Amino acid sequence: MAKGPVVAIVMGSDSDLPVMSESTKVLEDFGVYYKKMILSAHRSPDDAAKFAKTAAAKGFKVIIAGAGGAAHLAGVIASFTTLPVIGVPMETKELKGIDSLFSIVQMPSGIPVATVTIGGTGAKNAAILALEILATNNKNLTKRLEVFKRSLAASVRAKNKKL
Ligand code: RP5
Repeated sequence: MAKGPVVAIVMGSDSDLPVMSESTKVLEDFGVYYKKMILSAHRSPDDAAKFAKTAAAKGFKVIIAGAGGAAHLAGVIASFTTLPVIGVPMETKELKGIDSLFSIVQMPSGIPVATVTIGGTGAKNAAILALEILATNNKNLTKRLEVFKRSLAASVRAKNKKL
C-alpha cells in the first residue's frame, strides 16, 4: 500500500463528522491511510471542484463523500474525477435522510456514485467497500477482508448458539 493517504473522506459539514467517524474507524482498524476534509458542494464549490480535479494525481484511489439534505457533494466530485466515489447519505431531522439518499443515489447516466445506506452503517460500509476496491490490487488486504468476513459469520453462529 502507498505511504500517503489513498482514501479521501470528504463531508459537507463538521456536523457530519460523528457519522463519518464510522468510516475512519474501519480504515484505522485496517491500517489504511486516509485524509478527511470538509468540502461543500454548495458553500465552498470551488474548493470541492479543485479537490476532485486533483485527487487522482495526489495518489487517492477511492473517495468517500458524506452529505445530508440536498446532498450534491458526492455527485459533483464524481463529475470531476474518474476515481470511484462512494456516497454516504446523512440522516436529517426533517426527512430522516431520505432526502440525502435520493440526492446521492439518483445520478444521471454516465456519472455513477456507489451509494450506501443512510447514517453510520452507511459510513462503515463505505469504508469496507473502499477497502474491497483497494484489495483488487492488494493480496494482503484481500486476506484481511476474508478474515473480517469470517469473523462476521462466527459472530452470527455465536448468537445462534446462545438462543
Ligand atoms: C450538508 O448540509 C452537510 O453535509 C450536512 O449534512 C448538512 C447540514 O450542514 P450544517 O448546516 O450542519 O453545516 O451540506
